[in-house]
Amino acid sequence: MKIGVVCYPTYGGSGVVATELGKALAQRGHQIHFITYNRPIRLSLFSENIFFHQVQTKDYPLFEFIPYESALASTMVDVARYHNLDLFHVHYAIPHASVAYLAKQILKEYDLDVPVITTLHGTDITLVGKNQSYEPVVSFSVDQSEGVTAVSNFLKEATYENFSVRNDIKVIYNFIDESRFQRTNKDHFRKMVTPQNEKILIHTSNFRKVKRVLDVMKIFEIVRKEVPSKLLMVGDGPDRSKAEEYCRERGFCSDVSFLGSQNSVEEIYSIGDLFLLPSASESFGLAALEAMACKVPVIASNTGGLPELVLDGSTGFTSDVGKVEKMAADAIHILEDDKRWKEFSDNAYAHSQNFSLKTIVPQYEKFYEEVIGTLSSVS
Ligand code: GMT
Repeated sequence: MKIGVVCYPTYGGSGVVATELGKALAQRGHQIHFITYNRPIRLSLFSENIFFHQVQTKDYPLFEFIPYESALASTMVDVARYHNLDLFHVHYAIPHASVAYLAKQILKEYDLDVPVITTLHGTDITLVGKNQSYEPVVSFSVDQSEGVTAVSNFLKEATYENFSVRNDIKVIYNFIDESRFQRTNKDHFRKMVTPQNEKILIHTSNFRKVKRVLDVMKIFEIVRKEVPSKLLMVGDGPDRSKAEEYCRERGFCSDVSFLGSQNSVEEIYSIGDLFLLPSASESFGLAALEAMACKVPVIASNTGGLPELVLDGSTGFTSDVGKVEKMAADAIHILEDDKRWKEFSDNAYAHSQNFSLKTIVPQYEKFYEEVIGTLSSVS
């Protein structure tokens, strides 16, 4: 199949899933055309089946906001026409689903029928999309997509609850490339981070408000009093300075390392003992899955799709949002006993394999075939 993939190219989870999916599909022989404003962050290797079409925008004194949507629609039309695309797969509803609808209408003028699959990822539904400024457009364009997927059962239900969407939504979970995300021996790195062999806690995110990074700091503040430990903060974003300020004021910054955005997170997870994800909302929690694949148990909130990934009392623990004392007590429970940690770690790894690339990617492939098949049988 020839597939046009539209996504955000940045560090957000939706862009990561879109890129990893595109790479996996290219390896399986499909032709993948990424259409976005920058090279996707995880797209570095050359592959004969992968093409990148950069959306070119033009600034003009009249514009306060650059009309990216128009430029994107034009590029989608161009790529579909000249590369004979079979399908558009757009990730994150805003504005990609509505732009895809526009591109599809324009392509009809050229007698081309290119179906659209929209994948809902999270904040496009739970946070931003709910806003009245976007809701009618999101509902309409999701309904106009020939196929819709969501990354968890929670997100599927949240879409029906918050939007007037009637379209069927298929749940296809996030996945890990199991050949990359596995625990490898990084003893030299571990010794560097914890010369006294302390435990290592990790948080990875884009440090937005929804990630509750101050809760991460508060959990660690309690844990370090009971279990000698270090905290690695991976990623960057608006709330990073608040987190830095918190540990400076409380005097425990020497035990916290802010690593910024990192490409080889699997190497960091390979020295991890516990992953913290106390988000206010999380439609799936890809970062937690990647950590679990590297045998790291997870302490998370029980919000959104997280309970579909983190099995309470088995692969880690889940708690109500903001319950930092309970989260810290659960963390200590896992960390203070090596035998217990090993059980949680093994369970985390075993469960992560239910979300392997080889299990999930064929589900997308089958869905593409169904959607393309339905369209050709109608026309
Ligand atoms: O908010 C983020 O973490 C980024 C966001 C995105 O769409 O770029 O991530 C969402 O999509 C990921 C991939 O499907 C999910 O694993 C994340 O749980 C989800 N984030 C939220 O729901 C907050």
